[in-house]
Amino acid sequence: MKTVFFSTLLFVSLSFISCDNNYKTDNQNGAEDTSVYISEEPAKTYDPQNIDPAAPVMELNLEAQGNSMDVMAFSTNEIRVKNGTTVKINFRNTATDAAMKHNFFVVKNGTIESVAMESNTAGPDKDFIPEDKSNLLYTSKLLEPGQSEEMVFAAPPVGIYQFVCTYPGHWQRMNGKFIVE
Ligand SMILES: [Cu+2]
Repeated sequence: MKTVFFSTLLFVSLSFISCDNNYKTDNQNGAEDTSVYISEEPAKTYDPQNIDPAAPVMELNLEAQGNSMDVMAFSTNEIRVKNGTTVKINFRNTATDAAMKHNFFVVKNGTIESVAMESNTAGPDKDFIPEDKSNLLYTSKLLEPGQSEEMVFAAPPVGIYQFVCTYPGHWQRMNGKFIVE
């Protein structure tokens, strides 16, 4: 670093001596360029599929229950997992009524309504997964009545999130807190 600074000084001095303005300008640009080499660390992003095989596994059961929209519910309204674990949720849709389809999304806190609206827009062809994924941490497939899915994903960073079923008309009754501690 010192050497660079010195040679820069020398160059500028020489330029002054020769009274060559172009030379001086070129050298100043060169000196400024050295700052470009200080690069920023890339932002660390959460990837639910980035599972550490050595991480402890937290296994739990979750049911979607009820045979009509006024009684449908998740079997819990709060899920707590430990930081650095692999989360394994045995998700079961216990309904028998054909209209009772459910999914399980983990989303940023305070976004269940907007995600549900975007899910409606995405529709069944996209498995109700919104185009804008910025609020999504994990998305399951849509479970028909009687179906189940083993959902395995890396625990998100420590924080408070929400889980929600985004099948049209379900988000208000079917949501809860997802806490990583
Ligand atoms: Cu649902």
